[in-house]
Parts: sequence; structure tokens; C-alpha cells
Amino acid sequence: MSESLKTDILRHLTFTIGKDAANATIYDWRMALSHAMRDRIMEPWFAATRRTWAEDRKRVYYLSMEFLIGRLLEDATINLGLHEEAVAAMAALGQDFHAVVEDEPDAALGNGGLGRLAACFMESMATLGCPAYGYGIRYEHGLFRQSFRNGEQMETAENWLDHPHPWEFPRPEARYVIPFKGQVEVRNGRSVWTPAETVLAEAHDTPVIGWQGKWANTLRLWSARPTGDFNLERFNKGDYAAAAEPEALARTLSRVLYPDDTTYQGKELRLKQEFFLTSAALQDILRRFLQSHSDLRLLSRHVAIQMNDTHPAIAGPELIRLLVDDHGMEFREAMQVAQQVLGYTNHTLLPEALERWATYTFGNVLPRHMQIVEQIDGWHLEENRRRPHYVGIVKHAEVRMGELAFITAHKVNGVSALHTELIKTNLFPELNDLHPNRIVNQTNGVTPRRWLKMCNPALSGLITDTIGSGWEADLDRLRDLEPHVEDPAFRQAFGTAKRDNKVKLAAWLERTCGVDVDPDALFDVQVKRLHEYKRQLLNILETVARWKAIHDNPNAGWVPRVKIFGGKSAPGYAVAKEIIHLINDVATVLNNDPVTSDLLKVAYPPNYNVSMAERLVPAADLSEQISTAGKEASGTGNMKFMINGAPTIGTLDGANVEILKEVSGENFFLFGLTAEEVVKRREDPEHARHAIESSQALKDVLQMIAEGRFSPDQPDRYHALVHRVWHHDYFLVASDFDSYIETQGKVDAAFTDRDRWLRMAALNTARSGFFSSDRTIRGYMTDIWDIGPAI
Ligand code: NBG
Repeated sequence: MSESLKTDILRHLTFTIGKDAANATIYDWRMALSHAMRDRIMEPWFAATRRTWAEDRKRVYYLSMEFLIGRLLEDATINLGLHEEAVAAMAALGQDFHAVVEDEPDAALGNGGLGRLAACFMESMATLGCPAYGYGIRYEHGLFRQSFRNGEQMETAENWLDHPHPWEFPRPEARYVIPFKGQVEVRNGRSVWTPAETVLAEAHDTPVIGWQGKWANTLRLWSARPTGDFNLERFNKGDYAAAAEPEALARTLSRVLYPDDTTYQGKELRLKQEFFLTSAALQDILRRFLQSHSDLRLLSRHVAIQMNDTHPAIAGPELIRLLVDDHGMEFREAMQVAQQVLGYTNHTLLPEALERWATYTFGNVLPRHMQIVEQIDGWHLEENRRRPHYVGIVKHAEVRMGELAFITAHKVNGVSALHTELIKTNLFPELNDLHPNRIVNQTNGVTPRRWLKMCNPALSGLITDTIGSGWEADLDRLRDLEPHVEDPAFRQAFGTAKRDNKVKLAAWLERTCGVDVDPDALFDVQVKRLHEYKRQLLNILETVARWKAIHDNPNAGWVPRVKIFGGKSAPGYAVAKEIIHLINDVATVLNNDPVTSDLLKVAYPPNYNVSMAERLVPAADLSEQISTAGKEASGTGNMKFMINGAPTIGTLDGANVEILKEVSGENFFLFGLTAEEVVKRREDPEHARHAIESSQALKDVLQMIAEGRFSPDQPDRYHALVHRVWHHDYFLVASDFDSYIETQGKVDAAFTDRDRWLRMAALNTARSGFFSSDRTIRGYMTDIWDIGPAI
């Protein structure tokens, strides 16, 4: 251990935190260690910035309403290559590194996959040395904290900023005025927008350090403050509320993250947040460009802007506004520049998630942008006059953000092969006809630094012992494990690593939710947001069926299972909340059943987040990816489990299709209808009834739930839920039930054969190289951003 880290920690404890070691709390130690680590990021951070300027490199700007970055201390320590040293330094100071790391609150500035993907991308861009900025909002309250009361989800505010956040640097000099509402007049042939409200966006920068500390980029989050232009006139007229409005508006703008990842919020505040982020980012981008360039027509040589879903889709009109109104460019030229720099990633096909704003709301909040949107629409019509169909952005008095993003971008991408095809055929068929080369695929990935190296030291140690290091930044090298899979000693070691992780998880489950589980049972895990299309319901119905089957025949040689659930429901999503309640009710009955509880347990630890995923993923035996085919755009949890050696039980949906292709059919438990069959099945209005009537197991399960077996205090609690399965089963839980049960039987059989199981598990890891977000980012760099290989 080098003394210098220890000295630095003590120095920070003394001079930055103002504590002496004898009185320091775990928080103080965490702050001291974080500052010592942060110091070590500065040099690569400055060096990367200097080099980007010196070489006049093209920069990527990733605009996202969500960055689900989780904890940063351990990640930084690992990427700096200082993990062992930090553990030793803390030990020398009498502190447990891991306990200190766990004191850090999760920065939960996102809902689910889309936000976590943005965080993985930031890490990969830093690892690849691709100059990049992430732009987002510094929400005071990230995603809510979930707890259960009598099995029901409760929400409380998450105050991640309660304590100082050691990773960010406020940049009071980087401030921009963000305008809203008001009037647009034409003066001397130019449009002049006089906003009625303004707010200031102020930057906070967090460095993002790549693998081995070779490069660091910046995550720049905006926080809102009042402009200070207090309206004395209104105040003097006695209109105090109106006078106070800018202040109130400013405070609210960066206060909350909308806690819903799949339906769009038709709220004015949400639209304002989207514009706040986008306008601040674009003003910052243009300012940086103009520091060393003057011809804005050449913007795309130096700038690539990625819109993470349609949330920042106002970027097209806003960039055009800045170019035309502030820099005097002609509309057509501005349109061309916008298209050259903008890319749009679509993350979902669910119709309720497609953002649409009433023209009334849009025009009221952003009057100048409403004009520009109409101008874009007119231009696009003109350009495609002779084509068979025309697609408008404004339709039925709504501004359609998907169409707007598509038309203003030069590339539109889906996030898995299947999803990209469905975008072409189902979501934007006409636009795809008009612009046949615009839609491209970039299958998602996850960073192997966090999702293998950091979260699974047992397995990553074994990998390094077996094939050497280097796989962390070249995940395809995991293929070198394949020959070792035939070696019984390697399989044994693989099994031991998994078991160690399961032992740790078992202890944690006991501590956090009082469920006592056997580490040798099969750990079957479904963790993700609660949504009907993700079909946690199918999983819990199968659990009930299994419970009944064990009761009917307790000596049939059952494989002990632990069903682990995790995930939050949007607070207003009643059906999802009912499913949470049911899972918890079922857990109570099953976990207390003396006949079955050795063979089947259900655990639902509350408040699933990035840190919990880091615990669960390495300990899983089986990964549940059971969405209705055609609904999950990609999934990224599926990739994390695969990398950590958990085979998937899943449908042909999202990136499961590509996982199956990589591991091959013997190492994947495939079940259920395909996306095409799903569409056909729905044509039969009685599909659910037919499925239920032909499945005794499903009929029994529904009967038990309807009778109140799991809700004796309120027997009719799940009547509506059961009724929906019979009559409104849009996500085809009933139709896929038998296939799912049968496939779960195959899982049991495979698990009983330990050698076979370990082979499958190890092959999942060995063949997971494709799912590194480094591969994904390289794809964006060549196909969308036009940036050569970096570093
Ligand atoms: C989610 C999809 C996932 C996908 C992630 C990342 C949203 C709106 N979409 O399937 O549901 O993996 O995006 O692309 O969060």
C-alpha cells in the first residue's frame, strides 16, 4: 500500500471535512475517501479536456432527462485501478472500505433502463476516449423510495442531496437564461420572442472516469434558479402571486424526476423541464463551439447531439431558433445543420409512451417553437411533395414528438435488432418509406466494469486467473473461457464463485426482509420496473401453481427455489400496484407454509435500485425476461444476468433474441408466443378464456386467488385482477402460461444436473462479450456520430 493515499484521506478528513479520526463517523470517512479519489480524477479530466481542445476533436453531447448513475465511489476507485490500495488504506485507518462504500446514497436520477443506459454510455465513452458531455437535470429529488406497508407500495421522497455530494462541482459561471411563454412579433422581417417567464440554468459538473483512468468526460447537470428579474410592477399593482411566479417556477423546475418510464406525462411542468434541459445544453454547446470556430454551418464537423428518446426532441426547433433568431441563419440552412448534428434514439414502442403535446399547451409554453415546428412541417411537405404519403408533425391539434425527432435527425436508432425492425414496420412505416436509410440499429449494452468487475469480484477474479486481465475493456475476450468450460475444475470454481455470492445475498435477504433462504436453492430473479407488459404477474401465477403442485405431491423430488422480485411501480399505476400487493400477499402465505417453505420461498426486497441490482445480479441462477413478445424494446438487465452467468428464461423479445443467438438454444430457456403470433392471437377476442379453459393449472391458480387464499383479511381483494386475466388479458399472460410452466420444469431438470447447469452458466458468461456498452458506443461512433476511433 502506498502511504500517499492514506495520507490524503487523513488530510481530507482534517482539512476538508474538519474532523479528527477519533470522532469521525462513517459519513466523514466516506467524504474523506471520496475527496482523495476525486483528486486523482482531476489530472486525467483536465488532460482529456486539453487534448480535445488542442486536437479540435469532435464532441458528443448526450441529452437525457435521466442518468441513473447509482453510487460513484467504488466505481471511481476501480476505474482508477486503486481498489486494493483503497481497501488497504482504509483498513490501516481502522475502517472497512465496503461499509464506507455502502454509506453512499444512490444518485437515482432516472427510472429504469433508459436512465441506466445513459450512465453505462457515459462510462463507455470515457473508457473509449470519445470526447463527450452528458447533459441532464440535477433533480433535487430523484426517483422515490419504495417501502411496503401490509404488502402495498408506499412512496417517500428521496433526498440524495441532503448531504453534500462530493462528486460534483458547481459552475456558477456557466449559466443560461431559459425563456418560456410570452409573445412573438415580427420586427424588420425577423421573429422576436418576448418571453413572459425566464429561469436560469446553472451547471453542476461531475467527472466520469473511464477504465484505467485514461480519459474522463463530464456529466453536466442543470439546476434551476430564479433570474432575479423581480417583477416590481406587478408587485406594486398588488399582484403578489404573479410577481412571485418566476421564483416559484425556478424552484419547481429541477425539483422532481417524473416517476414514470413508460407513459408520458401530459403536464406543462414536464414540457418545461424538457425545454429547460435542452435549451441550456444547446446554448452551452454553441458557446463552446464559437470559442474556437465561427462558421455555424460547419457545426456537424465538431458536434454530434444524441436525443435520448423524445424527451429532448425540442432540440430540433430550439437549435433552429438559436441559429435563425440569434445568429441570423436562414431557416433552410439551419434545418440542414440541425439534421446533420442530431440523432434520435427510440426506446419504446408502447403507444402511451409516445409524447404528444396539445398544440395549445405547446404554443403557450413555447410560442416561437410552435411556429418553427409548423415551418419544419411545411418544409418537410415541400421536400416530399411527389411522394405517396405525407406525415405531419402536427396532427389532430397535437405536436407529435416522435415524428418531430425523426424529421429533425439524420439517424434514428432502435435499441435491439427486433425493436429496430418493429420501429420500421409498426412505429414509423411512412417516415421509413420516405427516408429509407435513416433508421439504424444499435443494440444496447452495459458496462462490464460496473456490471462484472465491480459487482462480482468472485467471478471476475476467477476470469482473470483463467484468461488473464484485459477482458474488462475487451469483453469479447470472455470467449477464451470456452475451452475451460470443459474442465471440471474450472466449472467447480465457477460454481463456488456463484455460491459465495448466493451466501452473501441470503444473509442480506434475511437482514432486509426477514426471509430465510437456502443458498443451495435455485435463485430465480425478476428485477425491473413493474409493468403489465413485463409480466411479473405471469411469474407470480407460476409461483402459485408450483406451490399447489408441491402441496399435491411433496415428495416428487422438487428443486428448492427462491423467487426474488424487485422493482417499483409508477405511483399512479394502479394495476401494477395491485400486482405488487399480490406478490407480497403470496410471499406471506408461502414463506409461512411448513409443508412447502423449504422448497419454495418468495422474497421481495423493497426499493430496488442500482445498488440492489449490484447485489442481486451476481447471485442469480436464473434470469426472468418474460415480457410479451414485441413489447420490451431491448432490456439491459437481461445482459447483466447473462454476463454474470445466469441463463435466461425468456420470450423472443428485445435483446433476448440476440442473447439466444449468442448462447444458442441449449443454454437458454425459450418459451411463449412470438411477436407475430401475439398479434394474431389477439384477433381472437376470447383468447384468454380459451387458454384458461385448456389449462387446469391456470384455472386452479386463478380460482385460489379469486377465493382469497392469499388475502384472507379481504377475500375479494383480487377479484378485479382475476377478472382482467379472463377478459382483458392484453399482455397474454393466459396464452403463455402453459408454455412458461413447462419451460420452468425444464429449468428444474437442468438445475438438478449440476454439471450441465454449470456448463450452461459458464457459457452464458463466455458468450456475453457482445453485450458490452463499449461495442454499442463504437457503433454509435461510426454509424451515427461520424467519429473515428478515439484515445
Ligand atoms: C426502456 C425500454 C427497455 C430498454 C431501455 C434502454 C424506456 C422508455 N425504455 O427495453 O423499456 O432496454 O429503454 O434502451 O425506459
